[in-house]
This record gives sequence, C-alpha cells and structure tokens, in this order.
Amino acid sequence: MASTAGKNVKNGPKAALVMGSDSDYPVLKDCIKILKDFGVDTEVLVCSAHRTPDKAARFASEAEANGIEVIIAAAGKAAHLPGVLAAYTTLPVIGVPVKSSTLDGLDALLSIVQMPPGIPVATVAIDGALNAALLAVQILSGAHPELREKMRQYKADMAKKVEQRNDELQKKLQEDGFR
Ligand code: RP5
Repeated sequence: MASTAGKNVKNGPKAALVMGSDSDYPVLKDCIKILKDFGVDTEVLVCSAHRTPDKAARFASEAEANGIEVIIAAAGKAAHLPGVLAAYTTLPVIGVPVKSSTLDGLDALLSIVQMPPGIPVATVAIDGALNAALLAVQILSGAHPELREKMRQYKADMAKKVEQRNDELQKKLQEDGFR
C-alpha cells in the first residue's frame, strides 16, 4: 500500500539565499540569522550569473519545484545575479547589492534596481541583508500566517528598544545641561 506519510502535512516556509561569491558571506550573516530566528528553512549557496550561468539558470528554473517560495540574491560589482534568477522563475526575488571596494556598492545597486519592465526584482539598500530577510519573511507570511505574528513581535521589540534609547538620550540632554 502506498504510504500517505507527508501528505496533507503543511510544510514550513522555505527560502533560498544565493550569493555571487563566498566573499559576500560576511554581509549576509544578518540575513541568515533573521531567517533562522523566524524559523524559515533556508538553502544557502554560491552561484554566479557570470561564472556559473548554467547553474544559475538551473537553480532558478527548479526552485519552485524544490519548494522554495522566495529567493534572496546578493551580489557585488556588475550584480546581474538577482535579475538573471528572476528571469528564470516566477518566484519573488529580492536583490541585495553588496558593497565592493571600488565603487562602494553603487555599481551593484544600479545593476540590481534598474530591471527592465516585466522582470521585477525587489531591491534593498546596499548591504541591506537584514531588510532582505525581513521582506522575505513578510512575503512568506502570505502562505504562512504564523510568520505575521512573529513579525508583529519583532516590530514591538524594536519599538521598545527605540524607546529605551530615547530615555537614554533624554538623560544625556539633562546631564549636558540642555534640559
Ligand atoms: C560578484 O563579484 C560577487 O557577488 C562579489 O561581490 C564580487 C567579487 O567576487 P569575488 O572575486 O570575491 O569572488 O560577482
């Protein structure tokens, strides 16, 4: 008899984080941490639009069938990786421009953000890996509503920290005789 194990079992949220080179990894640690904290199963790999174009095409073409629901793609310099992946899939792609030593990431930002009409890539700030992860969580929360509550909690915690910093600033203003 065929096993029914696994059927009707709701799978958890799944993302992919693709980077153009392992040299991008330090920028992406925040992204990986946030996705882990939110319980998003994340496939992390190096894949280059220029150095391994066949792998990039294959990965993006097969991503949906492999259960991936959102792709974060990070690259520096002539950062074509997010756009190339987006060309091969209908999954949402978030691009992270990575700061390079020569043009401070402006090259990557413009390469990622200036997509032609028809192939959108959601672009975050230069080295904006943390926001890429949060945006991925927000996209995933459409199919995984439990993430929405976690996101609310994340924002509430963040607001609390801002208030603590405001309290500290008020104290300093007083100490410096401005109040
Ligand atoms: C890009 O070129 C990568 O995303 C990386 O940011 C940059 C440099 O790559 P490496 O020469 O360090 O491998 O494709």
